[in-house]
Amino acid sequence: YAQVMEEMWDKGTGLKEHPNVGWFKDAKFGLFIHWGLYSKLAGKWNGKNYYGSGEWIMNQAKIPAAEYAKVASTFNPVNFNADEWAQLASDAGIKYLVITAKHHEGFAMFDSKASDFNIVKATPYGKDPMKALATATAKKNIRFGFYYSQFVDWHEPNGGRNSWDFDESKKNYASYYSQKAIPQLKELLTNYGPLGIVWFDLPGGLTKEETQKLVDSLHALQPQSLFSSRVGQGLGDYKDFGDSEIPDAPVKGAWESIYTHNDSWGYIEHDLNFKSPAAIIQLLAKVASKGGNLMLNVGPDGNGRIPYHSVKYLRETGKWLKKNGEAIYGTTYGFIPQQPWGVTTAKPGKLFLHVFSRPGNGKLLVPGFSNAVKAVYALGNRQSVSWKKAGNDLELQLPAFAQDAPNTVFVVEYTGA
Ligand code: FUL
Repeated sequence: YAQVMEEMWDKGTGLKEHPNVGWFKDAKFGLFIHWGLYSKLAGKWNGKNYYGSGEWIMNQAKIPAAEYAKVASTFNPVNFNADEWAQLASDAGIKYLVITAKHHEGFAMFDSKASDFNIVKATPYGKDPMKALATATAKKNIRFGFYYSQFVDWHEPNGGRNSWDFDESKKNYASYYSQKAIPQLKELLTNYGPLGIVWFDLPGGLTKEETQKLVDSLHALQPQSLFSSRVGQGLGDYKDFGDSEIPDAPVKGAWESIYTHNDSWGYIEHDLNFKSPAAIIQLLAKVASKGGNLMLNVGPDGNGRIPYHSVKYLRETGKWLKKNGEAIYGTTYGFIPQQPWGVTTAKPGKLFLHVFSRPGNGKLLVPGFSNAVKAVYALGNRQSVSWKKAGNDLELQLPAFAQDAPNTVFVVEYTGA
């Protein structure tokens, strides 16, 4: 297996390696936050539920820009508490946090000179929550980043992809970029300290040369900051796959899978389909076993509260990570592919077996394991596990452990590459 897996791994993301991707590759677990005016609408417009809408409600309900803009005058997230959010992220074992500075709706959740359609100018709240969050995350050693919808902007007559309100054929994307997107991106890269990430999304309206120019002019402000591949045209410092997507094979280089905790990115009152802690823990291990990061999204409501189940389940995930983090953070892909019992991750000389379901008789097969074994033990209590080699396979006799444990980790220490 090891060789086949290595060949898959070697293909890489196809992106040019940024010198600062090291922290990102080791981080493994990020928190994504979708928060905007749509959070206040909570999936409803004029008394009607729009299932699966969330941050797309303006588009789904075809709300005219002028009418949508009025939502701002009711947006007053008095329960928002940056320190609480940062504390939650820290308790959950999160290493980086990316929040929507401006989503497709066009509303800036930060103080912006480039557009008055922002949280400081246009809402009764009147403060900049992003400033507070940048400070709070820094205190907890969590890298901070902004999501920014660089092309799609439904508020602007020249922004991308609002055809229910504005005539697409008359749009001047260049003027939208020069008057809003670029100045706002520069504000974000100037006013909030060092950013770990700028998370671009849904590219459009720029040639490859223009995209390169944009990237260069922004990197000039913060060369260490990583830009997501959704900046488009094959550029970007790390790869994002599609929404809720894990690559089939291990992929070398810096990349991320994004999932949301329930079924929507932005808050929807009636979406209670939250992934259990067990599901999150297994998803995290699965993504790590392919060599990537999981960035899990939560959608705070219009008052600035992260949903109860997200808080509770993230904390549970954090408890598991406190004990088992060694098998996640700083690992690379596991060179034994997915097995009926679970997945693997690796560090030099160590293979971590993430056991999602214990084989009935406790006999666990690690097929195609040709290295010389030094020791096998449970990660939790370091208790050694009996093992034998059967040809190229390794066979463990697992101790009894709780059947419903979401992921019990065993370590195989070995010699040889
Ligand atoms: C997509 C966006 O259109 C969704 O609204 C969401 O932000 C997701 C993470 O990326 O491209």
